[in-house]
Amino acid sequence: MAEFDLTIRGGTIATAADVTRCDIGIRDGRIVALAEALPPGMRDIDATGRLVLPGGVDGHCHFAQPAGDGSRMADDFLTGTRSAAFGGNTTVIPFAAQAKGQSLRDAVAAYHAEADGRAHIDYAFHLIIADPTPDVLERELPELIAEGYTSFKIYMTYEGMKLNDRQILDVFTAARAHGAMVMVHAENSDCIAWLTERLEAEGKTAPFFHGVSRPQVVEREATHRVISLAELADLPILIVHVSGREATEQIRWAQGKGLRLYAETCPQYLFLSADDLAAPGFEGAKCVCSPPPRDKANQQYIWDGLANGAFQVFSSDHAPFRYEDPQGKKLGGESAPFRTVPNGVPGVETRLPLLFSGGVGEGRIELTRFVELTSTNPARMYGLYPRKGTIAVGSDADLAIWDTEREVTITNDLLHHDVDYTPYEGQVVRGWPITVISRGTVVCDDGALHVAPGQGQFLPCDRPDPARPSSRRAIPRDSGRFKAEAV
Ligand code: DUC
Ligand code: ZN
Ligand code: ZN
Repeated sequence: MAEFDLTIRGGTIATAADVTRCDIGIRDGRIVALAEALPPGMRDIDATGRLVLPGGVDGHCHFAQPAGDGSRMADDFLTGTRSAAFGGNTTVIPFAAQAKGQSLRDAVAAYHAEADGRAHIDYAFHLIIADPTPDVLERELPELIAEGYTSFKIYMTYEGMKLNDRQILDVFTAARAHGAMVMVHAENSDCIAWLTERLEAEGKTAPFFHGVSRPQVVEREATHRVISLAELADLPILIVHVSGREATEQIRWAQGKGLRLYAETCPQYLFLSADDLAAPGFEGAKCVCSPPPRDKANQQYIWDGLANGAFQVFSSDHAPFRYEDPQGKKLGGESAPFRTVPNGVPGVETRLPLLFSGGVGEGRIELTRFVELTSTNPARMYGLYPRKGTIAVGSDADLAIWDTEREVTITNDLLHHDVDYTPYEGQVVRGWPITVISRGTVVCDDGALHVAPGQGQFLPCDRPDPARPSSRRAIPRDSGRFKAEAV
């Protein structure tokens, strides 16, 4: 009887810390041995000449998320996790979204019903809090956090989801009390509405003007404001999908002050630009997302932030709407005003190859940094580390074996999502994940899917260490004076 169910031999292994040559022994879905040479397992995979990475953890993607505006996401747990797996991921964290007036518990139950038995890889849930009533904050949220839903997203824009500053402070206070990580979508809603009305009055309604309705100042103001609210509440927060220089400068400023402030960026801010929103006809709608893609100089600024530590997490923000679909990008009809176009771009399958090729391949980031941004840090931020996000004895055997020389021209035909386009059509990348293993089971290998829906399991999350407050808070003491002090 072999000691291991599976041995991966001969590969070069990279974690967030090291790049080494070693074999991996796997038993009962977990890594049980790492050594220069291991005995054969029941099954062996020869990874000679390949790179073996921890499976990607996509900490921000949207599957089957109801919006209430008639739109419909093209990917559910079945197709979304399939696409994620082919893109080198072994964990995804989509969102159980609360509608206004809905109990959070009901939103979670409905999302479990959506996911049960359909996922190809493991998944956890973030919550979206759209209605922070006293019952939600004082009862439902603490209960859900204790059950493993330890991160949630709040919005500063979007009707039906946005919170005002007072509500944000209340949510932050609850998160602090119970040890959860808060992700923030930072854009100023009133500024967007004001600009949108003015643009529409001038007849400027093409997809290109979506970007004009959300200039960087809109993101910068909200970023600065929410950093200030987090400072007041003494809560580490994570600002998601940062698009360009101005918001990043606010993040650097906060980090320089010593605040525990984390930030995420996404492929669309490295590989798309306002030029893509200006594509002929209605085609720019394919790249409508919020915040919008900026220009080339901002792309460079985002690359710099990935290299020098301003960003801790690189996610897809996969938000899958079909282009030729009256419930997708054409929700408002052919050539409809940009305000009717559902926000988001697909990218769960292309996230890792794009960053690997443009980042590691082009010498912009180290391989260890790539692993940190795409797997280790998201696992840490959301309470899944070290079960996920690394290659270590005791961790789940979640691995992606990469052919670093494989040159791929990205086309939608190649991808496994259920969207009818990719915004990265024609982009050439070098390096592709060819074999993906989840808890010791080969999920996909050289283009073939080897597991049935249901292989993926729900992951309750721990309270994330990075969400721990600094205890350097500005609070009223004595006669209501505010001062920074330890509590
Ligand atoms: N913006 C979001 O906030 N979420 C989904 C996609 C998008 O563009
Ligand atoms: Zn968002
Ligand atoms: Zn999102």
